[in-house]
Amino acid sequence: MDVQEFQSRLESLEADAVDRLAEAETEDEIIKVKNAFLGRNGEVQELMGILRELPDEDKPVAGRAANGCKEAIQEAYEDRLEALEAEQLRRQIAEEAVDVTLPARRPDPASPHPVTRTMRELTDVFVDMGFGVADGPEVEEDFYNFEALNFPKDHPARDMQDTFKMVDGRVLRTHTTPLQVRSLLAYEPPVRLVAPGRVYRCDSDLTHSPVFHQVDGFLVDHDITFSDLKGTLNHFADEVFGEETPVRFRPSFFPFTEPSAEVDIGCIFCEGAGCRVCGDTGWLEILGAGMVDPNVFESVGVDPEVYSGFAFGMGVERVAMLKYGIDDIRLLYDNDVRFLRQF
Ligand code: 2NL
Repeated sequence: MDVQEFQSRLESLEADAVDRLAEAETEDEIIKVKNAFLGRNGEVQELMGILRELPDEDKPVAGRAANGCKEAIQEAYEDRLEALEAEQLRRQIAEEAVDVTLPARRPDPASPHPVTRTMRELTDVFVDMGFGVADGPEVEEDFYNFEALNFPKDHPARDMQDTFKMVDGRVLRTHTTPLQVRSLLAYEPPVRLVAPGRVYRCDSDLTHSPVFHQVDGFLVDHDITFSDLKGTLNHFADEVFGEETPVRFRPSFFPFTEPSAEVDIGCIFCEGAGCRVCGDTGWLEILGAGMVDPNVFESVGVDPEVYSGFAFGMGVERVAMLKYGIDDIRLLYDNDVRFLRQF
């Protein structure tokens, strides 16, 4: 074989390799074709044996031609692999194509529970008037829950029927008023605080849950009068139930206030005309209030001759039920998302 024939053999080998690479459909096939030409026993390798038998003066030309052939096949091999990969990717994208006409998935964001929301709203009205916010234990000493709040030893509220008692004599707090007692012991008046939180009573029916929530508040300073209480609660009613909500005070009794009052707002459903919700009275009871009893001041070491104060307390669930028109308290505790999603 002379150098011309050698070169033309290389050319036809190269053309052959390029054709067969183009026909190969899979990665395995492509690799097999490459090995058939460039592998240890491949066709190009076989020609290299012939190169050695060529005359010495032809060897450089033949060698360059052989290297050119190898590189060309190697390049064709790499191009083919790349083309195959691109093709596979294109096919995969086509298969997994997004149907842009499908409706989007809506985000399902969480939102505060209506009781939490109402409790924050009630608290904020007082915070905006300059009240601080107090927080404390749910398992409470008898002293803070009852004794300091002027509950007589045989008061029915202390009874097992109302109060969850711990074996150690402590109780699950039946109101958040103990925080006001703790605050009066911790701070010298003037003090104005609200205490929002969870409370417990051994009671369960359509309008009572054994676990419920209260916002309790008080203000103590020199010369605080019942007028201050009325002004504060009038503003509160306007903020929570709308401008110029009518408010009325009826005499009542709490062990820790004297005088005491039940506070009603004009019925938000019938605007005073009388309906089923207000029991045809035109009024809705929303909180209890009064002037802090001198006995409470005595039990926390505040001189009732020097200071006076007003206080109030309300049930959060009751306000939430009125605001949102909920007629069964248990809906607030079922955690049914169809109910909760409405808020
Ligand atoms: C109600 C009535 C009330 C208070 C809570 C209070 C706080 C101190 C002293 C005296 Cl430090 N009282 N809080 C006063 C009157 C009524 O709650 O019906 N709550 C749901």
